[in-house]
Amino acid sequence: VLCVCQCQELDFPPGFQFGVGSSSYQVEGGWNVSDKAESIWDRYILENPDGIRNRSTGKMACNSYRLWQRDIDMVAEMGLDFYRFSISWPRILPTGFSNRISEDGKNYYNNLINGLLEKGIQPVVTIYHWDLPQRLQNLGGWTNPLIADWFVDYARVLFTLYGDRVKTWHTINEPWIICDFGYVFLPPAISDYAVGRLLCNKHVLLAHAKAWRLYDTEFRPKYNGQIAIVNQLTWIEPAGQGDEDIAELAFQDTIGRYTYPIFSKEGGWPQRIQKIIAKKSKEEGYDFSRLPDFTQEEVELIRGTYDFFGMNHYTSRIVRKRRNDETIHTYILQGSRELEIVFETRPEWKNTSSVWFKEFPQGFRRILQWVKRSFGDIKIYVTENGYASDSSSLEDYNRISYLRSYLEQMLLAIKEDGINVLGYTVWTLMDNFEWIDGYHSKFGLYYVNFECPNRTRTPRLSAKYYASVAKSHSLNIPDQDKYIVDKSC
Ligand code: PNW
Repeated sequence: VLCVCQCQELDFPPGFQFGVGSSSYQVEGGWNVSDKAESIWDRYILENPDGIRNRSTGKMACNSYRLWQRDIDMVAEMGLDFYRFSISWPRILPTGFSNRISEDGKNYYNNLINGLLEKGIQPVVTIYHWDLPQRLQNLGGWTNPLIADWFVDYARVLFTLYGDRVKTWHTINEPWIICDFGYVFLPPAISDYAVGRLLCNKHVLLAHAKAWRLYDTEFRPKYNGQIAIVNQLTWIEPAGQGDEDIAELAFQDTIGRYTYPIFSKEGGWPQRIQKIIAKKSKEEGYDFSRLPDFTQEEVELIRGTYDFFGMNHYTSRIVRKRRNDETIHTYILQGSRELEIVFETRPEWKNTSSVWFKEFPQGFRRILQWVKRSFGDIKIYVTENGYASDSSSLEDYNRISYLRSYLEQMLLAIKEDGINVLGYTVWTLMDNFEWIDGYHSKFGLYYVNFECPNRTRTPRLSAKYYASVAKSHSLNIPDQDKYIVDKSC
């Protein structure tokens, strides 16, 4: 671990960018204003109020639908380079399709984008962060192959409306969560682990690839922006000797099914996973592999559709084989039922307020190394990293310590391992609707008072710390004593 010092080793490379992130459903509220249509999250919460901790909802959330100016001010207060937010598909396209664009929806994001640019902040826009129009879900959602074209139509609307000002696009946030959990217990919460999950896997890749190609051919020549998918990567290491091989297999199953088709030289599914699922499908009596094949044309369509590697990183796991008669829980990061492997954590890794989330900063450097090992020397943007707490306190030393130690590991990856990380994004700007965890887990640099109708936002100490890092362009910040409780280093 790097220690506090007066040296340049703690400086970020010139041009390195700092930002902060959020997503539409988690902050906007305004769930039924104007002509906005229902998303799968709106519907799920209506029908399964007990599915969300404390029966919370995102109906009002942070009310960013009204308070977007304050949000812009907060990003500006921290002096950051960019703000990553997502666009709500059913807000822009109330029918789900591109036959009708909502005036109010269009204006909302125009205001946000223009307001950011006025303050010198780049808008970084995620096209899809989990709030699918319910109507499209009724038509099969991500299991219907037509969704790739519906997604492209939606993306075209966004590129046309905002492409002159938005220069960085993220197509889809964390497809692994969308499919591997959307077809188990997260909305749309359709229980079809065997087949639905893997159909979804194929179609998110096709949707991403077609949108990337649309941008590449029709919009890049005019606007010269960059576009990529964003994946969630958990570092996974062998639990003990003899588990090395299943650790790599675990990567191929969790990360590989969403990255190899795009980033590997040969394209297509990770071969070992493809073989395993094909074999199991046969044994189970299927006439086809539950992991749907790609045609050669589809392999080529998807392969190489990236301008950078978008990485969300929070936590780590160790992996071992399932013991006889041990059941694998389907909750996030408990294991893989398909591969019969179990994920665990080490007792010394600190808890956070999210059950799936333990702190292990070294895992961040190691997963960055894994990306370089697997896909070569590509540009990486860290599109999410942040800390969950059940405390509302403004003196969030735990969050600062998390950010500081993770930033150190990223810096080591950049400086010692020569990994090309170009930007870093804290999740998240302010406390918000943390999906099925409701408002229990708080990830915000800003505290939000959810008791108060105007959702007052107040900077935590971590917001000031992060602002200082961004301003100094270094972890060696002038005012560090303010942020560290344990000064023994
Ligand atoms: C991300 N994991 O989800 C999402 O992109 C955000 O919307 C969310 O608020 C944030 O992280 C915090 O949860 C994740 O299992 C879900 O490691 C699961 C994992 C990581 C991120």
